[in-house]
Amino acid sequence: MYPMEVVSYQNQMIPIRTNDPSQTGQARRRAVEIGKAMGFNKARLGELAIIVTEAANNIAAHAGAGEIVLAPWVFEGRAGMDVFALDRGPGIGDIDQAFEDGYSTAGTAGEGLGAMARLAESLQIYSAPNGGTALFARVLCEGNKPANELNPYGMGAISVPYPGELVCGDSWSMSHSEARTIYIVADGLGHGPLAAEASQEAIRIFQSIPEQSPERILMEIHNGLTHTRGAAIAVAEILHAKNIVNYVGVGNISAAIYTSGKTRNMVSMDGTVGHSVAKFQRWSYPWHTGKNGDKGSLLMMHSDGLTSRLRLEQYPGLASRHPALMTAILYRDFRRWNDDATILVSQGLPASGGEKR
Ligand SMILES: [Mn+2]
Repeated sequence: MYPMEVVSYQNQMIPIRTNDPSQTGQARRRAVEIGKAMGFNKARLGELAIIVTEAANNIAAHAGAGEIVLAPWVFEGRAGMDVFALDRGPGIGDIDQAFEDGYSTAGTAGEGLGAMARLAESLQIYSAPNGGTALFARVLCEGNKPANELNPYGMGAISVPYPGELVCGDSWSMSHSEARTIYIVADGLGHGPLAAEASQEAIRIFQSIPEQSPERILMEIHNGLTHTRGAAIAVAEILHAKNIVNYVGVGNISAAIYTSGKTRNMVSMDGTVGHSVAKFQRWSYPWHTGKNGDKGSLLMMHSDGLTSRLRLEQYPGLASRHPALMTAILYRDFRRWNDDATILVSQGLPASGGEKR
């Protein structure tokens, strides 16, 4: 079991607008700052800076407004940063063409989408006419791997604070072994530092006992959060050989399994972990492990900073793309803006990568 250390780096959301060029610089500086703290070397930091700058410039030039989200992660000894550029502008008409032309506004030859794709381990774009554009670029700390050695971090997660807050009251984590992968999403009551304290304590307890059952983990967290505000928490465990997901949820975390075009919501109980929980009820759901290019089932979990109406089905072709791209689009389109917002989408691990379109 390798606990996820992603909570040690805060996700960053930087709004981008055409009329404020300083925001692109801000996005680039934040990315470099976080990358430096994570151990990116100088060359890698330079490449990260190019990707973030290009992505931000593309938003400003083609959509007028949007946002850059920086989501650093550490998984099984690897580290990376997922860069998302999200807008609701007119969309890109011909994506293949855009890659060839060097869809760029930096004015420098060779620094368009094609160059970004070469620098990133994965780079994917989803664009719909009048539905906006979402770009996902994954930059690995140690540099790109050969195509036959794909990065196994086959998921995406975004966790950003309530606008104006410096810390996020939501937290998430995961742990992975050959037999199973287990995920937790925690939403500390309210927002701000006291919410963050509750959710981060939940993650700390999870990371100390990731091999336990979901019920046991939630019970331990319940006992450990009594001195905090409390939290809504859900734990989902994918058992790979058995093809099932065991799920225990308390409070307003939404979770669903998407298989072959259909979304199945999982059931959470009422209550507040740390304060009042009637019962830790476990529910089991079928899971389909993907193979040979078939993505199989997808797990989606999110806090109530996103509306529970979110549906993958409304985006043609999106379910076959990288889970991080799905995460980004659902975050962009279903965020409520009145709370911390956290969403993760995973295809169960290990997973694909290296796709560049
Ligand atoms: Mn919330």
